[in-house]
Amino acid sequence: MPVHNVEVADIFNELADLLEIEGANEFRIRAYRTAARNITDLPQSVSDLLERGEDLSKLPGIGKDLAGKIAEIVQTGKLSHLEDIKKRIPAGLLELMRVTGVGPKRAGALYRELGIESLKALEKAAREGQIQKLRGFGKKTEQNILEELGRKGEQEEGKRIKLSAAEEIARPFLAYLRKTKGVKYAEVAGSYRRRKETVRDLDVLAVCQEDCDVMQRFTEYEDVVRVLARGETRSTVILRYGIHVDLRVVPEVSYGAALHYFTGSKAHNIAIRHMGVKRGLKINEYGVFRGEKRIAGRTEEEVFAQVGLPYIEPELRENWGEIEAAQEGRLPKLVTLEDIHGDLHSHTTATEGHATVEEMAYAAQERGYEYLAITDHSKRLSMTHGLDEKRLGEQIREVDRLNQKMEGFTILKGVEVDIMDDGSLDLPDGILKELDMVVFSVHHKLNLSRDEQTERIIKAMRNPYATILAHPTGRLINEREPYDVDMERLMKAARETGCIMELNAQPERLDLNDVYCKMSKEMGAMVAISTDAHSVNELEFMRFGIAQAHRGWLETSNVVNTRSLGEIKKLLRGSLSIALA
Ligand code: DGT
Ligand code: CA
Ligand code: CA
Ligand code: ZN
Repeated sequence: MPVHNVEVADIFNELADLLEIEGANEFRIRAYRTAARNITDLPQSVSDLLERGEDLSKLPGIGKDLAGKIAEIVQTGKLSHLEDIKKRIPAGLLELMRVTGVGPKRAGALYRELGIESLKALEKAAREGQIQKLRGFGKKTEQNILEELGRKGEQEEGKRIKLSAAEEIARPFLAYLRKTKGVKYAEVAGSYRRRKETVRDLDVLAVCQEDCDVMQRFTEYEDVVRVLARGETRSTVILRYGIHVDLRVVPEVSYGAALHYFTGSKAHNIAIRHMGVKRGLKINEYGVFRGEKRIAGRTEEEVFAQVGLPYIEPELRENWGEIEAAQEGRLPKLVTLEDIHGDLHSHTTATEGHATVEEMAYAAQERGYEYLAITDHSKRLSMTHGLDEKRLGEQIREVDRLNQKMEGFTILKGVEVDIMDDGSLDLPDGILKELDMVVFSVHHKLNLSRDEQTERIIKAMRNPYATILAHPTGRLINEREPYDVDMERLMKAARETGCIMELNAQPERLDLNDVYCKMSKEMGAMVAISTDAHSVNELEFMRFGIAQAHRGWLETSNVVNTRSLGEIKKLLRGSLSIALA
């Protein structure tokens, strides 16, 4: 069985975690994480590349040593170096590390300082107040740990995977099913179709013509490790990534009803069913029925029409007001990928990106964009080789040169500047004012109190050159909780200072989340959907941002990078003109 890129990446990430527990060299840890990320970003599979005899050490961020490790993983399915470290580290530490607020570094410290190597021991130490005494921990961390342990008991089995990872699994599987003889339609419904940031399982629906062997094909797919159930119309399997997949085969006359039902959400379904009841209709996965007679169900539009509604996009189906909006004819006209004129956050080889300014710019132009902002890190992030004034100055001149050369495209001069402890920015105004825009973000001191963090960020917003607040909550899906901040106050301050809130489209960030996107719209704060691309391929992440924007009801008018170059330039100066007024 070929090894998927995600699996190689998982192994490198695990290795990085374990090295971090052991307190290994930061640069070494980072090398593995970067490699994991690069491999995930690759358009081709490393298995294929190796089979074709290509030299993996030529890939970005992969040297000889890593290339050897990848080859080992592809050949054996595992990495001996990782297995060795695993033997040294108590298994309980891995669990410890997954507790939100702990992470590998702190798990290592807990083990070394207090001998903690299980969740039980962690809970005991937290209750006894021993944890807050450790360096790098505080009272708040201790409290968070206790809360988190309390929650863990309740929802053990609900491991959710990121939408991007689910896609990597679902797309080839779906393509395979669609190729089956006799399969007319096949679609993934559920939270996946609603484009939720994480999904628990995949709910696949298919419509078949006579004598179709789709169940056979489904259960014998190469990634299936276990068949939990196999029937005429429904089967369930587990794939080797641990994700469950359900397949339901439905008659064509029921396809729309089934698609609607299994797309959910449950809350949306229940509300729709109630509307049906009021009209004397029964609505279920087989159709819309008056008495025994099926009166609709072939398409989703038919189902909605029976309860007097227009079609509602899957991303909106959370019973967050979409039904009322549909009734009143005020469903949002959602922003689309085609509306996007440019990308306002990207990195290059100057810091942690893998492509040059020029490569990034041409790739953006090829996507049909009018502009791309280059926003490399500032000097505080020394691990990424962040830019100081001098190097930023050089980049500005490089961009000026490229802009003269490029036709019909403009590179916007920017930076992603760190917000310092006191809310000032990591670079002086003198250089910031030479830029078209300034993305600013919190990368350290994530554990300030809610008030302190909010004040700190608002202070940064007041800098007249500050343009876009990047990844406003700092969360990493499944890995790091958002820092504590008063989002309503931030949105209000954004409006007052002319700052823009970013919807960071990296699949592990999606920050703003859906709820905050909706809040920004309601509060009148502008949003930039940005990829934060670290490579040419990552410009592609825009679609994840768009999906999240849909979940947050965003329309073209709410999103700044739907504007043309001329308009965006004015908008980006909004913060400055307010400061000068
Ligand atoms: P997930 O899997 O947790 O990411 O989220 P979903 O929404 O995919 O949930 P799942 O897989 O349990 O069920 C798929 C859809 O089936 C769900 O969105 C709505 C529908 N559904 C499931 N259970 C019920 C139910 O008890 N009542 C109704 N009306 N619909 C349900
Ligand atoms: Ca599901
Ligand atoms: Ca399901
Ligand atoms: Zn960035």
